[in-house]
Amino acid sequence: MASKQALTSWSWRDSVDPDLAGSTEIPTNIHLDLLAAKAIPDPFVGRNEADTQWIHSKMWVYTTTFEASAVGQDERVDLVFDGLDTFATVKLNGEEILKSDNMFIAHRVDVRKHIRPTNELEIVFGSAYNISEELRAQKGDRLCWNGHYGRVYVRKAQYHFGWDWGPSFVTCGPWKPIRLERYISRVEEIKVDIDLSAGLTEAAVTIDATVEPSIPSHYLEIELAEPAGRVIPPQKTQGGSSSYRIENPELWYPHSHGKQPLYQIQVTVRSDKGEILDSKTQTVGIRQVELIQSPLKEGSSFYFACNGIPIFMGGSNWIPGDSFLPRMTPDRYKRWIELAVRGNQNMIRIWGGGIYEDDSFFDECDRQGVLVWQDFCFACGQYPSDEEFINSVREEATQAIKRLRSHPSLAIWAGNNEDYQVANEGLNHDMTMPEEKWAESTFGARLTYERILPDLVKEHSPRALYWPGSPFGGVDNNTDRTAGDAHIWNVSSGMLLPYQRYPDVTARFVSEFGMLSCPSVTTIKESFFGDSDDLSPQSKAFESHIKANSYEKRMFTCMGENLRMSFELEAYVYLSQLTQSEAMYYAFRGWRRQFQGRECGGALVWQMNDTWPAVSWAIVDYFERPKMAYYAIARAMRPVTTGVSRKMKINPKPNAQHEALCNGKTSRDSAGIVTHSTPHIYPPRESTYSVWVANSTTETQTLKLRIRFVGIKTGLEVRSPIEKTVEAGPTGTTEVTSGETPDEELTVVISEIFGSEGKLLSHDVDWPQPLKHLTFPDRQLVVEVRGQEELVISASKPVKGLFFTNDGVQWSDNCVDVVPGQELTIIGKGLKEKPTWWYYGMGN
Ligand code: BMA
Repeated sequence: MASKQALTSWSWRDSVDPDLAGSTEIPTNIHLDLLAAKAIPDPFVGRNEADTQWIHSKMWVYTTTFEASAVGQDERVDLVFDGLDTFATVKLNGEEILKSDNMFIAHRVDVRKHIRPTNELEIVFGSAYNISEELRAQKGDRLCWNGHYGRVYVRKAQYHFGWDWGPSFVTCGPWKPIRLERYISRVEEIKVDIDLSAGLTEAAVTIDATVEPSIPSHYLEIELAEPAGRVIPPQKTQGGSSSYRIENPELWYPHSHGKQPLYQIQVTVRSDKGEILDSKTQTVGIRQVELIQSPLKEGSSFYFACNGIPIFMGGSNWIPGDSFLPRMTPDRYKRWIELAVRGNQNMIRIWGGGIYEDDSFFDECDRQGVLVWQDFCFACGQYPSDEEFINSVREEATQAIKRLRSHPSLAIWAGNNEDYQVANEGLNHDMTMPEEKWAESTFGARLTYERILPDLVKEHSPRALYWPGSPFGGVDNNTDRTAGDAHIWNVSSGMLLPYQRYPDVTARFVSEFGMLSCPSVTTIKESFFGDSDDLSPQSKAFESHIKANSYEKRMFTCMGENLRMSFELEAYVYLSQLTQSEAMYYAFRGWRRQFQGRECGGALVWQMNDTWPAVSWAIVDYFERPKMAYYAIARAMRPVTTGVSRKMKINPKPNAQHEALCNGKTSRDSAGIVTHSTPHIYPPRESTYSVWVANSTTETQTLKLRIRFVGIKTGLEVRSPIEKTVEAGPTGTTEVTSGETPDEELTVVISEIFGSEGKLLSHDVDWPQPLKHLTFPDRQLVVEVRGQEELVISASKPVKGLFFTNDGVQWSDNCVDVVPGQELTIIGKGLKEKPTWWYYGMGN
């Protein structure tokens, strides 16, 4: 049987300073090792990040020794490196056996000739920061948004060079396992093709396996088993290939639409005497994922259908889980995917400035039913296209495709993040340029995204979906909202449109949009201030954890346009999170509503997570503490929900550019639209509301719906409720009714839907905007604790954004609006103490 000896215990040292040294377990990197040796303070605390920048300019040496018996006659001995970050020279017993310059590439080196009874393995890591700067000096500046400019020359996770939500730690080290493999013959590759019939009733499965070396007297066994374990007899077996026909296969679905059955494959290679030489297992799911781009009145759709069901994708963008990747464990990945599932997210986009995610990320998505959009690892830059660079990219992409292709969760590959935007906005690239000219143009990488990568996907994973970039599509990749996917950054930056306008600036698929906010108060107190005694959100220590440029101009604008400001820490955190949560709710609710006509096929919030404790667009902070927006999105994405929204005549103040943008025009050709600015105090109060039901299930839902109009000041109903029975059609939205909102006093409009037993399934509350014009005295909020974990909540007057702040509690819901005449129940799993909370306007 093949043996795999993990080489885990290593020593490390600075290449020139012998005192800077220690021992470690790999996978690791130099920052983690220096931290463990107490040679540096925690770079995540206070302003320590700035004091640890010297690390990236040095060369670091990692060594280990291992024993090995003599090499047998037919035996192979390989050293396998799953990943070296990044410029590595590897010597075995003093002889160079490998040079590597791409952290995404794994290496297998035949070391039969080098092996001795006792062996010394040494890896010298060059300074990726210095090398990137040298390459820049040699080859010239290239356009890049975010990070040190030399990064585009280096095949290393781009966020290591700093981003607008994360620090620059250009680290190095053996970031993935290294092992010695000894074998006579090993299973090298398993390739599975699943051809699911159009009616989804039959799957033809072909499993191809290769062994290395291939010896004629050895034989290969391929086994396919049903999810429950029963082995499926093959129809045909020949050499390294077996084919199967499965009638009525158990289909894999995203969690929003069904189960996640996984078929199991085992491939074994045996010697002529029948002894097992090597064995490999893999799981696969049987499903069909389609990207539907059919003509619409304007442009074309862009949505996913899974097993024939059109599904609105609601989810998030994933950046790497940590500045220091070796710290990511299968358990952390599991918890993150659980968070996504509990948050009703059915798709996660792995952003191109990070990595081709870990196997355990995809394993969890397979098990828990989350679809994945994986970018190739390019982001916000003008990447080289010379031969050496391209060869490295080819190898990296081939390995990534082969490693990830069997995961049913992997829905689509995309060429890059925003490189078309860089090319179109920054390099004036003309998209109509003929292909022969691309290589010589400023956008040579276009060949990578439109030829090389799609060809590799076709070769190694022919049924996979590929999209050239994110965003991409339409006449202009940046501004065309009628085709392809779009990144909508005109609310929290750019033009700073009021967030109430999110539904108006729609696109066929919104793969990025977001709003800045603070992490939890605990995260801030633990990580932001360090030894500083200035605990203000405007202190230097606090601002060191904000990487977004001009963040005040964006965050304060959005907060101040809508909420009464406070710079007292707890209030400031609450207000920033409420701004984000309100904004995200407008977006998710509004765009999901547009799935009826397939005008919008999905919304992925920027961003799910953080790489360190930060003020950022994340909806869950580095320490896995969900922000308010996380819950708002979860509500907007419930399988069956109701929505109510009002359109005020002028709401909030318009301006020429805003209105033009919302109407899909430039401000110059916007004549005819009301474009003058009107002060908030003048807008007429009367407005119209409309109510709808969103139903993502495949069945029509018969629901009782009630609309109520409640005075914010009095808590009394100002008009009789409207009651209706609604037949909400499947996989879309049903418009229910609309009308004038009362103008006697400021009211909330409440839409509630009830299931067959009269149980409240979902409710939505629409508030007059902006919220800063409202006051909330005397709400008479009652939070009753039943047993240990159940909270029963009621109020005599409408309450906005009730947020329970106890730490370490898993809330079934949070950041809720409470209205008279309702009793809300929230379960706080792990709640041990008295609940603590905030709501908007508390105390005034
Ligand atoms: C998008 C992303 C990231 C960036 C984010 C926030 O452009 O692709 O590059 O962090 O916006 O600015």
